[in-house]
Amino acid sequence: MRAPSPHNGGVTAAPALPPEDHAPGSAPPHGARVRRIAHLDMDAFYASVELLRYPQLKGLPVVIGGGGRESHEALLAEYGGDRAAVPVAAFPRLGDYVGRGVITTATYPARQFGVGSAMGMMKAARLCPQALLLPVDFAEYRRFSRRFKDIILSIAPVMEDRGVDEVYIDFTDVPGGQRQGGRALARLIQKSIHDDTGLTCSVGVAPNKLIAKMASEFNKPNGISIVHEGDLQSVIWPLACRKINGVGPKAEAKLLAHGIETIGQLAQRPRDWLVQHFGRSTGAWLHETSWGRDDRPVVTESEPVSMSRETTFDRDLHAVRDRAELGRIFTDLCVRVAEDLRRKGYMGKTIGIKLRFDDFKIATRDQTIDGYTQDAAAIRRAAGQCLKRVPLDRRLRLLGVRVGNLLPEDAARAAEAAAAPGEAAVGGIGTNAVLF
Ligand code: DCP
Ligand code: MG
Repeated sequence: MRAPSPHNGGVTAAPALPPEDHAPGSAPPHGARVRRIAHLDMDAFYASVELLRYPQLKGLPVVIGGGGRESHEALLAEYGGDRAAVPVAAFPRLGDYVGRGVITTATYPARQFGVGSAMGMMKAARLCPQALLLPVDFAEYRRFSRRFKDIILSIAPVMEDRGVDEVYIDFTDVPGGQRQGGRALARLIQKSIHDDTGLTCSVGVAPNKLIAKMASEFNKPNGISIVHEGDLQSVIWPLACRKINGVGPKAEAKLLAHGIETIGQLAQRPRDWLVQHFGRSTGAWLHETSWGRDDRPVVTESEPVSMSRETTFDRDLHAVRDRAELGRIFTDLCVRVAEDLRRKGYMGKTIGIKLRFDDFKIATRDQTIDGYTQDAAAIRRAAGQCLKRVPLDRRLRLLGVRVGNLLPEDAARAAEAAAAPGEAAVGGIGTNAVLF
């Protein structure tokens, strides 16, 4: 569960705009300018980008994932690199796939069979063996990600990048951003993205980020949902707490154990009760959230310099006695940082670790490797070497892994190619035995 971040995104009164077309009862009074925040999320993003260059697969169940890059290249070569010329029957089917890996996403026709993001390939193959399988091509998704975000920026300049396929947009002061609660502007953005790229997206417009994020899912795909402050009880309260961005499976289980299933039920618990059971920060956040309150601003970000993941253990762990458990946690942190890098399209060169001991002292170590990486195993190797440089005679409370010296993926690959033509992009640091 995530605690709220500090906020200061107040809205000042503004000159009256022409009358709006609001749903009765739920909309603000005519002429009042109110805070309107949009969340935009692309529909079946990786799959939709693939269908642009494989139009023959439109309307079919298709999943993106697995490691079939090389055989896919071979298939393309058979058709002279003309992707649109590859007959449907020539694509590999999920049912024939053998191996590990997870699905990144599936087209909506495949989702009808219960197949979806993060599902293991073998399970997906049982559910929908006839689905066609394409390998991931991050560079292509990054290109389209940049393109749709540039279109949004040309229309509405206050945009917060939330990853490869989603953004928040502050509609409050943008022309059309107040009309029909934001529907007019949302439609314009949807149409502009579609005209330029052929891709569809879904948009939720609401008084804040919290509700906008939920609303963008209401009418997927290619939908728009408008939520006003007065809709809290009828639209938000019936939803499961899990729909709150920041309530994960663990928090959901804890809430359920207290008999709290919906956001409305959460709102009925006194703030003090929530603080008592979930801690000061999280309890207060749950309370505010259940009442639809969130004034985090839309932040126009600069490039990140590092990405990190850390975890505080349930109990202090010892480097020798709890070696196996620590090893698992360590690997998991590396996998998660690698996923963050991949999703956000960055590679890094400096790998670091952070430890907090049972006496609360902190130790950090880092190491710069030969090449840029976003690979979990390479991060794990370098982080393991950093760990060897720390005396581990005290118990540990916290472990963190950080990748710094970041470059956007394309720039990092270009830098690698320039430095060592013909060599692999990922820096080698050997495969020495590591602690844990
Ligand atoms: N993704 C991934 N692994 C996941 C979830 C998502 O690799 N566990 C990738 C593939 C998705 C992209 O991120 O295409 C965007 O994630 P979304 O959750 O927005 O999923 P989609 O855009 O595919 O579908 P939807 O139409 O539900 O937004
Ligand atoms: Mg999406």
